[in-house]
Amino acid sequence: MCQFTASCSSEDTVALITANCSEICFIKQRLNPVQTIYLGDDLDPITVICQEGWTLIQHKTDEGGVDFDRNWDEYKTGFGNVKEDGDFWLGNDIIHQLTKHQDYKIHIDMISHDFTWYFAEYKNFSIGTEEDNYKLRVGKFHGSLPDALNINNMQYVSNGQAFTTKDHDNDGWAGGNNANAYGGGWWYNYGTNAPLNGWSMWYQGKKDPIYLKRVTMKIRPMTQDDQF
Ligand SMILES: [Ca+2]
Repeated sequence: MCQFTASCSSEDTVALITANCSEICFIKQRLNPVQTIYLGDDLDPITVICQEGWTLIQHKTDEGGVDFDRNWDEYKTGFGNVKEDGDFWLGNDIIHQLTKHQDYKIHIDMISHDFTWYFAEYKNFSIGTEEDNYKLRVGKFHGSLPDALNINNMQYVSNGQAFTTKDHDNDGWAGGNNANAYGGGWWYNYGTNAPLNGWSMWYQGKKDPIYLKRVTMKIRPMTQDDQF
């Protein structure tokens, strides 16, 4: 393996189990971001998009032509075009499998309609099993915008919430389903401050929300440097 290095060794090509993009050498990823990972002997190989060691779990753009207003089973198994610059959701079962054995970091890149780039990062990202309704956990935040998954309004906190789709209402709003209100599937509470699979916005507390043209969500195992 050549984790976090720029060179490929011969060993890299014979690795039997590649559990995420950080284990595929970076030159290979640059030549072809579309890679195959193997999460276990009894699981099918998975096609993923790799970016410098990060595994993309979501890519959503204005012009991608992929409908994110999907049901539970589609969010469970994933949908869209898993190819370079394709719009997709990797799938909740896969995201759970990826994040269940190791501590992961999530990085979200966002480009607004006026072409400004923003980012948000959380340590200790994981989602639960389907029985647990893919409950979201995120740790310490770092970013160029306020932390929309944790702060602003307790009723809008996504951290610790179950996943909701239009046919599985697990949100914190007794009067309706936020998957119908905001679109897409998400860790909806009474509302949300970041409907990234729906309206594509990131709220900033008392300031106006940022309206997003492109969103990319990617994850990688935490390193020793991330522990601090
Ligand atoms: Ca509800």
